[in-house]
Amino acid sequence: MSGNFLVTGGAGFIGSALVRGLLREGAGRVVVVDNLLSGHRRNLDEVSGSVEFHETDIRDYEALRAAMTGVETVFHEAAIPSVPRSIRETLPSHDVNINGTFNVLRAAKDAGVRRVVYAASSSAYGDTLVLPKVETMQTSPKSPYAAQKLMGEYYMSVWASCFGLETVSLRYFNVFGPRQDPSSPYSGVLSLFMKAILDRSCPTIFGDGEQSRDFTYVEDVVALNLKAAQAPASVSGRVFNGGNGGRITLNQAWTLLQEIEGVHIPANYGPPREGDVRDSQADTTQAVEYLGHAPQYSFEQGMRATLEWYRATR
Ligand code: UD2
Repeated sequence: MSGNFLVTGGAGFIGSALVRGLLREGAGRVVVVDNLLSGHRRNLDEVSGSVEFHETDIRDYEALRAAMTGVETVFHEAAIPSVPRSIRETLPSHDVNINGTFNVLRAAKDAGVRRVVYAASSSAYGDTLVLPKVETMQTSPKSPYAAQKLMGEYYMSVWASCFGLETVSLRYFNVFGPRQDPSSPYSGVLSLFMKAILDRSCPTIFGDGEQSRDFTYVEDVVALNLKAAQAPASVSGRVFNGGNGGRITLNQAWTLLQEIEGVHIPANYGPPREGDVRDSQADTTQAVEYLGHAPQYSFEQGMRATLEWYRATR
């Protein structure tokens, strides 16, 4: 894959996987922009000699514009994620997820970038009457985070129609895998489950554990991003589900980990979490048809690979 690429949030969990994916595919130049708020330099240790690292906040227009010089494709992964965090700390998530995304688009246009591929979120759907969730469904965000990510999609398509910047939004569905940081209460649930099973401690499940997610292995999301970067210009301005198409409950996920480890550790159950979506599952038809999406990892394969990574890096 030739060309010059920039990854915002490139020292984060998904961003750093994307950076490694780009280098594996032979990318010419890979620029990383990250403010190291939740990203870590260690995530790029294996590739540090091959990337150009800018410790930059996406709210800094001038620095972003300079970093984008000569770049053809931007992957915009930087964000303050987490539904509960966006409810408890409204200002930082608004500022980074909305104003930061605006800056990325403004800088990309001014720098003559060809395409921006955006990390959108399945949270935009909220609770739908029907599963799986299709891109044509009415969106119904239930949290500030979901609304911010949806706003980002609107900005992507408007930058495509008004300014001729090519954009593709990928709605991620609960991505998991190596390097997902389990150290915050706002961390993704599977990273917390991985830490708990290896510590032989009880995880806390919010609600009855029967809520479900289309947990998607990070390498499948990386592959989809690379396809979105290379898809014909006719996809510009559009939104695609970036899920795997399956649906797993939290109780099933915790049971699987206990089976793999051969232990019996009942979970603690707490009250349901504010802003939570009950069920989530992607219809992948459009991503398959227009982007060539082809997920390779079953949930169990992804879980086993991830667990081995956490075990090896403890
Ligand atoms: C949302 C988006 C996801 C991504 C993510 C970024 C949906 C369906 N998905 O993920 O695509 O954008 O936000 O943050 O909106 N939980 C527990 N115990 C814990 C932690 C979480 O039971 O210790 C539950 C939580 O209440 C929820 C589920 O696990 O029902 C998943 O939570 P999460 O924070 O991992 O991700 P989620 O679904 O908010």
